[in-house]
Amino acid sequence: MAAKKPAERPNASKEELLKYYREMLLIRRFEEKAGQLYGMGLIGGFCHLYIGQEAVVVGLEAAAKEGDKRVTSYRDHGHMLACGMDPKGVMAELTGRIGGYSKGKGGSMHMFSKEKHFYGGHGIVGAQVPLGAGLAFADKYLGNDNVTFTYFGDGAANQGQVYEAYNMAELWNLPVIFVIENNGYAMGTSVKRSTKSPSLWERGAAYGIKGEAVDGMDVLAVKAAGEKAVAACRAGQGPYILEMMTYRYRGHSMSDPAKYRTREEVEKMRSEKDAIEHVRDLLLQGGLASDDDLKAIDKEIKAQVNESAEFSKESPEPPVEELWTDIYA
Ligand SMILES: Cc1ncc(C[n+]2csc(CCOP(=O)(O)OP(=O)(O)O)c2C)c(N)n1
Ligand SMILES: [Mg+2]
Repeated sequence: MAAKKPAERPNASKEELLKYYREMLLIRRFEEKAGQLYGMGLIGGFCHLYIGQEAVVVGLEAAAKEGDKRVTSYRDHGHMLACGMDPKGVMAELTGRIGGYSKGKGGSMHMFSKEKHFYGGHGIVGAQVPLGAGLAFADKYLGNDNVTFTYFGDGAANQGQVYEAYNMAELWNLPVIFVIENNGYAMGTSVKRSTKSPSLWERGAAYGIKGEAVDGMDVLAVKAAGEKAVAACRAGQGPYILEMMTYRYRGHSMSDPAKYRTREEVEKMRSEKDAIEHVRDLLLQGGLASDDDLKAIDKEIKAQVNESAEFSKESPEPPVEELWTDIYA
């Protein structure tokens, strides 16, 4: 393994660090299991894994409160787990079973939870961005202090509808946080090949929207930036852009051989920047947890994920009558 960056002094409590460790590990183990089930033919259709990007959703959820909303793209399993949706319901949706969040009719990219204020799960690149502005509009109209986290990728950041949403969001001072998950690639196209200006968050300036770039591999940095953005939104200071500099370790989707980048590039990120290893180092080097403590957490998470996989195999397929439910016309 290449040299890791030295562990900084933790500016978070032991409880907090353990919480982030646990939450990020749940996403990683869940995604690894989803990858396995896909390989076994138990998951059909598309499946985009979030491995590598865990610190983004875990850090931002740490800055959220009850009532806040979230909406994202197809790379959505991490967002669901981070906002507290049940791993069993998510996994069963992946395998197309009745116990899934969309009764097995939505699959990986189309899950929702009213209880957890999770508004999807969207397959069309960039389409969730105006929806996020609309969700924030509803909260402003109702006069509450909720904010909406609207996640999208670096590729989506080149979509026209993003800028129409920016304009309206700033015009109406909407409590929306636009989170650009810049993982460096849109399918096989690197940001360097698709985008002339290196910094995506700065485009907000043209609309009067504040923003910043954040180390998206550092959960504490993400949380701190999230708290700042949330405070601005709750105070009625309109939208905010957070560009999370992150990385996905796996291919774009399960069918991507990832020939557009080198093995060395991926390995370098894994060994030098991994978000879970970072928190692990903070805990161990700060004397806040022992190796055994962390192993016990890993064991617990694996059991939880295995339970979700068992549930996703045992839950029946939706009956034919379900063809006629949950449709508008
Ligand atoms: C409107 C539209 N165009 C093209 C696609 C095909 N497509 C799916 S994902 C993707 C790349 C998006 O990359 P990015 O926004 O960086 O998100 P990431 O996959 O890296 O999370 C493309 C082009 C699509 N789903 N929708
Ligand atoms: Mg991307």
